[in-house]
Amino acid sequence: MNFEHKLIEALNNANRVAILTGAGISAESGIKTFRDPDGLWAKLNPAELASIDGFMQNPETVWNWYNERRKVIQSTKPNAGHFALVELEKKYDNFHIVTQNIDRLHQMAGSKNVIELHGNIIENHCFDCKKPYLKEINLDDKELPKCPKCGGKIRPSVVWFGESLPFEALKKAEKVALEADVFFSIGTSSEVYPAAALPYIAKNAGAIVIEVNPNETKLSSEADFILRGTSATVLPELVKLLK
Ligand code: BJW
Ligand code: ZN
Repeated sequence: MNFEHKLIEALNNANRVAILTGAGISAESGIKTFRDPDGLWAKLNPAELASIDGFMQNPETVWNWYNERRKVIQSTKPNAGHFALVELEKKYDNFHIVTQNIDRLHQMAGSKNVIELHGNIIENHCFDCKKPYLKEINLDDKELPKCPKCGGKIRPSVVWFGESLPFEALKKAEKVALEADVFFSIGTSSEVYPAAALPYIAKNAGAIVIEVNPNETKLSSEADFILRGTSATVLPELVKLLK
């Protein structure tokens, strides 16, 4: 890919870099996205599987769906896109990844400053009393575990539609967006709020906004630079060109 000189210059001059990632960065690790034609929501209903109401109506169905996704995620590894961001982090004193992903692949790759906006699929807690549930999960056990403290239903520690994002994570994400010189939006459809507002917060505060995505998104018309390609191809090429 031919990168504009102005883009490389902006990255070489930047002090503060913020990255927002979505499901697209993990696609090349073998984890399905949500809203692509072959994504999870093409066949499944998010209201039934990723909402509080869905869990309250059919807790076992939701629990088993997450266990099937855990099996997939456990068998995957970070890809060249994740590793390029580890290299990018080394170039800046102030660098943060704000991820909507729940797969922990950024951390597995070696990224240090990772803010998780939608929780993670590794941990669990009680739906009722919110206490962490630390026992190991048998992914083939169809029965929903119960909380040893209150008997409540155990759920994955992800953020569902209609739930608030973790307060500290969101506050920090908004701060890094506000302070960024350069803000990347990578592999996200920019459909889900409040994450989708972060590039706008950055742009309104003067940041250069770069989109990395093979497809057009709701953000595309607002981005200063658009890198149309997959994250595992574009990011390593870009990082190689930087000082
Ligand atoms: C590639 C690629 C490759 C492919 N390389 N790229 C303001 C306005 C309107 C609505 C709202 C609003 N504020 C709040 C809302 C409601 C709601 C919302 O945003 N709804 C919209 C959908 C309309 N938001 C919420 O409910 C949030 N909570 C909240 O705001 O609380 C306060 C509140 C409460 C009650 C009322 C009002 C306010 C919570 C959102 C939680 C989202 N949860 C999920 C599930 C997580 C657990 C799980 O995994 O099961 O998070 S939904 C799902 O979407 C998941 C993702 O993190 C999230 C974003 O998806 P993402 O990552 O962008 O994936 P895709 O599939 O959409 O896109 C993939 C992209 O990758 C595409 O662009 C591809 O082209 C690209 N791609 N291959 C690079 N190789
Ligand atoms: Zn409990």
